[in-house]
Amino acid sequence: MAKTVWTRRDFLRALGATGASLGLSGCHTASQVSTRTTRRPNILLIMSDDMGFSDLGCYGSEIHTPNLDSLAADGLRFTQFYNCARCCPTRASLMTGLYPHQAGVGHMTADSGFDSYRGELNNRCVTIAEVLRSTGYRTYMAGKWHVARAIGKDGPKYNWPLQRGFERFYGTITGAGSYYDPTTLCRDNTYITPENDPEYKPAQFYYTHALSDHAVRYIAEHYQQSPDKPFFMYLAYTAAHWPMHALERDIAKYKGKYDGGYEPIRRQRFERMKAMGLIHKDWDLSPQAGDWKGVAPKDWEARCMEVYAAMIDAMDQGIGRIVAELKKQAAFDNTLIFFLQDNGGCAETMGRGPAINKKWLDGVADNRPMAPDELQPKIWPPMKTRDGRPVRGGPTVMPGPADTYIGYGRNWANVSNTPFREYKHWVHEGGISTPLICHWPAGIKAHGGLCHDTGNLIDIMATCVDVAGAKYPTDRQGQKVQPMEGVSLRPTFKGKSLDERTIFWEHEGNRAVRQGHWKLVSKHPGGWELYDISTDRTEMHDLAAKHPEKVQELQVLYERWAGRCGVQPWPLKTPQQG
Ligand SMILES: [Ca+2]
Repeated sequence: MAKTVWTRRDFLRALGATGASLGLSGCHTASQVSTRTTRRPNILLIMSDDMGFSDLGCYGSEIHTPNLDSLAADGLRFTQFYNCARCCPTRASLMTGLYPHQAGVGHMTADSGFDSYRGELNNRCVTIAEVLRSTGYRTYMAGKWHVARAIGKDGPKYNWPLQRGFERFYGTITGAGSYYDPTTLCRDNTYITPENDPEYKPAQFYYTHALSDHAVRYIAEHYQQSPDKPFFMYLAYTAAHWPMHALERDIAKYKGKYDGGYEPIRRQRFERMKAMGLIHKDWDLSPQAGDWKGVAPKDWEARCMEVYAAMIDAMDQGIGRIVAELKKQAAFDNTLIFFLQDNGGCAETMGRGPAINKKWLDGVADNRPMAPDELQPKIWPPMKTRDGRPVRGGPTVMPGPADTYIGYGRNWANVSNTPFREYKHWVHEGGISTPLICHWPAGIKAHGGLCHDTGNLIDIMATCVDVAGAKYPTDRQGQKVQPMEGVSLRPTFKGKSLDERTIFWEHEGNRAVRQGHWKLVSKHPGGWELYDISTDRTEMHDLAAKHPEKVQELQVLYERWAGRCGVQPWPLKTPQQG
């Protein structure tokens, strides 16, 4: 950490802060601690769910995201930043700065019998919140957790946010659900419902807005309670994961926008991304998914994308309110804001089958309204709304309201992932590429600049440790903690490049290695493909047969990494099965 330089202004500010409860120990004086902490930035880490590389305006989209675009215009955008292709592994990696398997979340939240697949964060990792809290940050979280195996109302909560470093939490413990009645909705350590929560009474409950409202609240309360301390906030939206749920007023903005189908929107994004310098002008556009001419009913399919756009729009509106609160607290300039996405656009078929409704409607035992205290037991249908209506899907039901449950499908996901191949789950570029917007007026020189260095979720922990001047611990609760895998992104904030390194992926047997401009990738159960990312990031020209020595070299690195991190062959067998 840089040596603290005292100014008269710092000194006076320090004097003003000594009345706060600083919890001092050791040899620091109150004014020393205060001065140090006032210079450290707040860190606001925002992540969205199931969105593609081209879904933000500042990454080529037609979707209206003026607040994120504004952060990008005054900050730095990465063009080659990567996630882990799926909700749980991404969240485990993001929170711990480790590869997901090292953190115990090699797959999802089931215990598969291997230490690297216990389905929850283990004791050999620490979260960013734990690290920053130990160095004087206040810590808040709103949103989706999804790295705990134990989710029972009265069960163990050792891996819930409050037990993993956060002082306040409002959100959901599991991974998906209705935006009007999210299952596992939770305040701190207690499950609640939208109807029985005395602390939050909006005119209409909508989860995305509820998360934004809580982020604003936590910032406001932070400056009432701890104005002398920096904060770390993790805001994990579920937008735009299925179901396609949005408020009618937001959907109306996109009415008719997608009536021309997939191809023109995808082409428009592709051209815009090239013009913005996000992708190289010589890369091919990956194959088109779906033929709009054959789609029926078209109005239903277009409505799916209208709602999807509205979900992202609603998230951006909330980010605007959060930025306004930071400005109101005079905290905007010294807050490092990250925005990224947990995996690529989602091709899953949730709620899209024509014959699902009989099964879903027959699965609802009664149509009685739910009592205010009754927790929503279901993540997906068969389920009912709080007022007792069965939730429906399929192409006869227009998505958006609370009694619908529909995904936007593979062909729109292909648009989201423009210009890349594949989707959430896979480790081709469409599954793992994410925007990363970094905004920090006091610490980032670039205004609207692009960083083409390769980065990965593991780097967020390293960056937080760096900018906070924190010490990464060697043990947690008596267990030795694994060292960080990532590197600080801070040099890029000053226009410098990161040193070259090798990054690895494994999810459900899909594997990849990225080293320099080379990427070795495999779609389970297929063989290795090799791409030169500098000339072909859309992965259209497999060079494996042309460069077998490079395949061999990268495969050796992959196998060494997989062994080190506890990656098991897919499909998983329990240890007893051998
Ligand atoms: Ca996700």
